[in-house]
Amino acid sequence: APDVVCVGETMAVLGPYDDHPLAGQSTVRLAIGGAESNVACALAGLGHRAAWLSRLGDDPFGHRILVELNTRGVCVAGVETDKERPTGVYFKDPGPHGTRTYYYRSASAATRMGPELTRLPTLREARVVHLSGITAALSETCAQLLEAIVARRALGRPAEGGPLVSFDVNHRPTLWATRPAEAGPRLLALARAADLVFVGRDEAETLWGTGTPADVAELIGAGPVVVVKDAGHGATSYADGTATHVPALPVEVVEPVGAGDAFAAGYLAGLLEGRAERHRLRLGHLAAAAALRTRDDVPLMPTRQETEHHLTADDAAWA
Ligand code: KDG
Repeated sequence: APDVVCVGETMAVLGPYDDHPLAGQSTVRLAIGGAESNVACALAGLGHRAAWLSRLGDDPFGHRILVELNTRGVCVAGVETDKERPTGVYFKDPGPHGTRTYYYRSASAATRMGPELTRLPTLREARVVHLSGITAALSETCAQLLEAIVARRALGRPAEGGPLVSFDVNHRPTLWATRPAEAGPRLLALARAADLVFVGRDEAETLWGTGTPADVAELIGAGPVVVVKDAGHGATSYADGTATHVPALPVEVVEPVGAGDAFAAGYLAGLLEGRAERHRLRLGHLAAAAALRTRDDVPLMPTRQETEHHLTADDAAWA
């Protein structure tokens, strides 16, 4: 059985080869991207068994996604194909103020995911189920699926042998554009019900008006472990009343898309390996650095030799 099951939508990504705006391009690159499958790929790259659960259209984009995830070592056995609805697509448009994304996903196959997915044995058998707030915005049935998982409907809690539920807030304002006031309360309720939460400090400020990372952890409450990412500064986790801060690595940023997902995967890899909190955070930063250095949403991960080297160097610095 996989250690981690990631549930969410993956799309075909079309974007320029360089950093010039899309409107002036005559050729574009085809790739795949989806927050939760990005996490699954990074986990597989870090040596863990990861599966991705979703729905795809019966089209070339869906085919590409299945083949690519499979090649990267992610189990896709539970993925359903929809004969009527297409695979979602998004475009990346680089510009002087960063890369903007344009979604074409409103009636995609993945929007038809619903709470019936909780019946799949693979979810019950996983050590971790990883979700993100993107799914909450896709459709009412997708929101119900997240609610069913965090409420552990048909799944036990970790103490009863059920999976740990990991939730990345992943606020995507364009997906909430028709009902912006709903995003804050819905994403907060999901975060509070999870066991482990990843959230950006900026994102929390936009959603909930919080300030410092400690304010964010306090708002979410003592239920889950809360990992607050503060961009270039670092990440702080709050677990059982203890705060652990690990500064970010200095990186030459090519494009930030996918860095949050890689961070979550690094942290989860450390958790699966039973490592100390600061090593989990360090692994998060190492994986995120790999994503920051490439235009791909799904970067190649550092080898175990590299990660061990960094963790040992850190220990020496801490001693
Ligand atoms: O975190 C990166 C993702 O946002 C990207 O790969 C696409 O899943 C995606 C989304 O919905 O924005």
